[in-house]
Amino acid sequence: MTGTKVFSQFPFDSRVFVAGHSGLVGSAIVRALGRHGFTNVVVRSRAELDLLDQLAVQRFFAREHIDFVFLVAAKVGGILYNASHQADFLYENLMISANVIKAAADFGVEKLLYTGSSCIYPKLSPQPIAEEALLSGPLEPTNEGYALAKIAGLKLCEKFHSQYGKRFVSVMPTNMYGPNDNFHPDHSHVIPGMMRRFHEAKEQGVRAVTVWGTGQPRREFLYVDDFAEAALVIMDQYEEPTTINVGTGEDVTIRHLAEQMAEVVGFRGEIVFDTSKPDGMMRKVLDVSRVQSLGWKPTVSLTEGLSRAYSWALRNGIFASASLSVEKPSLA
Ligand code: GFB
Repeated sequence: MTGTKVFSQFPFDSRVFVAGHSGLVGSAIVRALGRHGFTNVVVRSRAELDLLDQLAVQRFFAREHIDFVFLVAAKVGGILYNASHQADFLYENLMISANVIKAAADFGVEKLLYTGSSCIYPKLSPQPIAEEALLSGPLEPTNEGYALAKIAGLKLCEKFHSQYGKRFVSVMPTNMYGPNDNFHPDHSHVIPGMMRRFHEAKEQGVRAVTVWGTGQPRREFLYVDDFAEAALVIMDQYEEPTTINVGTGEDVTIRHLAEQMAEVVGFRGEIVFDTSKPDGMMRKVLDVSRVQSLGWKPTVSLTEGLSRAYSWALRNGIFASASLSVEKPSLA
């Protein structure tokens, strides 16, 4: 994962815009670009550039002469947040995708990489899920809004590729975790949400910790810095209009994750399952043969990744009471 690769189609001095640079995925891509010697990386906070504002996005691209774009800004959240905010997830992700992709097309961006997510595949996709499964069946109801917006963005890239010859590619990552994740107790994904719960239980000497759902769903978890390496390889080498999965190809039950989390955090109490909370998709492990053919594979195991994420959260005071209700910006 370290060291400078040779990127033949992605020069180190290119002007690279990372849309969503401060979130879980965006910050990992900025770290990877730095590791590999890219010297001209452009980032903008939401206050500096509101991606929901089409005119502002057009003006930015007109002015900044961007060569490559990682479009990883999105409104994201875990299963409960998605299920209860479907209009916001649909609208904001549609607008972010449409504004940035259209402006990239209008102002001569050489190549754009767009991120989908494994949860936009059909609920009952054959496992492991191949890229061809997209749109082959009904979506998972808890995140239909988010999924429709991301599918639209992914298809917009594909259509700009076929109609105008634009080098706009999309990737389909599995569930990711790591530094700069959203650790909000209710809006977060399972790993940061569970990590907070186990940490607070340990600190407060609580006897039992509640885990949502039955514990039976299976999830594939990719450490975000591994994803970032894949994103740079795909930006350099992948030119197909159809999307490409990025994951570990291995999944664990939520129960197993909870047991590993207790180990990493040092919680010795009981784990109880709140079956009033939704399980969501029972499984969504990805077929990762296409990305492996590019020579990429993950390097961080789940145990190692959980340990790194927990150390990062402790170093950055994430669990301090003041941050309890602080919601990280919803852009990824
Ligand atoms: O990570 P998560 O919220 O999202 O939930 P999805 C994964 C599984 O973990 C579900 C269970 O079965 C949850 O019920 N779970 C157990 C928990 N404890 C917790 C907890 O404390 N917090 C959370 N959040 N879950 C998401 C989509 O689906 O996948 C997003 O909703 C996104 O749009 C993401 O695409 C990658 O994996 O079910």
